[in-house]
Amino acid sequence: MKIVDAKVIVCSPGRNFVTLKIETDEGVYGLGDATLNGRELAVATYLKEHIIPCIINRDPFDSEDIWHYLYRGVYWRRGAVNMTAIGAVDMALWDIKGKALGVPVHKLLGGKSRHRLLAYTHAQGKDMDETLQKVSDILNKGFKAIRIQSGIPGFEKVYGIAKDKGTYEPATTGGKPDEEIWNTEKYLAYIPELFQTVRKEFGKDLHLLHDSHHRLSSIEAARLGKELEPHHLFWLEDTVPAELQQNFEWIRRHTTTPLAVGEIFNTIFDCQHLITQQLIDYIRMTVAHGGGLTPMMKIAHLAELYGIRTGCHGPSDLSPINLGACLHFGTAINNFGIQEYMGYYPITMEVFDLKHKFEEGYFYPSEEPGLGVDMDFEKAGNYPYKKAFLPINRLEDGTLFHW
Ligand code: KDG
Ligand code: MG
Repeated sequence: MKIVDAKVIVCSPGRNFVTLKIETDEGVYGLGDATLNGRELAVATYLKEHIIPCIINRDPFDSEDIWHYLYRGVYWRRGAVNMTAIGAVDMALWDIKGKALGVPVHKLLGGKSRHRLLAYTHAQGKDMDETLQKVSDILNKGFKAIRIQSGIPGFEKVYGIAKDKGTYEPATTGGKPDEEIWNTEKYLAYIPELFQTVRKEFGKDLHLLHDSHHRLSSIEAARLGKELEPHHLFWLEDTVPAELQQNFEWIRRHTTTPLAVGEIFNTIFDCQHLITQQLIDYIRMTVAHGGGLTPMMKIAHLAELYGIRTGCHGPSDLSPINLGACLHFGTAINNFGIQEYMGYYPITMEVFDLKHKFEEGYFYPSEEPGLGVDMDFEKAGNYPYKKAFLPINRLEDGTLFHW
């Protein structure tokens, strides 16, 4: 089997998505998600100009060598744009292998380690009352695990909170990024009260998660973790900006709240210290941004040795193709923890077809050959790309801060 062509499809059914379609001489094609929120065209160009010419005539079954060719072979390593592009190629190759052999991708990665996968979704409200109402609505939909974010009194825009009643979408269209204002003290004073109220209203059985979106120092993260201990979180996510992996040593010393991190990591070297020193409980890298299934399997196996479980990033700003890849990954490994699932806009699902079934808080992996996700290329053409940026964040005195 030979790769004969590859196309990059940039479309915007509800939001921007970049998809790589690799075609073979046997008519089988594979799909890979190459979406990097706010930097879509950088990945699309990198694929078109620098990657596609190098994979033509290659055997798609040689995914390990192709991965090393694109990672090691180019000399310039790591980085979100680079790794997302490599991730899309790798994902599409596994899709082709599954389709060519007539098996779902999890069968090629180690088979079925479980028959269903726990998923969490987001409850977000502009204040306490609206957030509690959202939790109640989500529980009625059958979810067993909920990430809870809430507007903070005194702030107009807060990470994770939708501007209107709709789904949260951080990117905004227009010529420049939006700006948000942040105050850590107000956040730290409010969040423990929020979780105390949620536990009081909804009891002990529900899994609760929270995302600090990299805005704390290690000692602030330690304080938050400690104050949340009575409410038994499933995890506290992205407390500190994680370039400095040693930060987690400080947090770990002070709290038993489980810690999760990794959505902006893109290689094993971003989390090697965190895993081997057991400084986290969940690694949240996702297949698209982590360079594909090939390196993600290696990361999962390293994490397994240290008792760390996975929790793949799965926001609606990655396409259903990435979700499909994450579900096969989560099905095959032993140390799956949980899968993020925000859902998609109905118009997104006019273009993408996800075969994996979701019911009462769990995903049931598809048995369709390949990744179990398809795309209507004609309909995609009806939704052209719209320039969009992720916001930036400043402190009240104007200091540029972590978003
Ligand atoms: O594009 C950025 C989002 O994917 C990110 O902000 C979402 O933090 C996020 C999460 O946990 O899903
Ligand atoms: Mg997050």
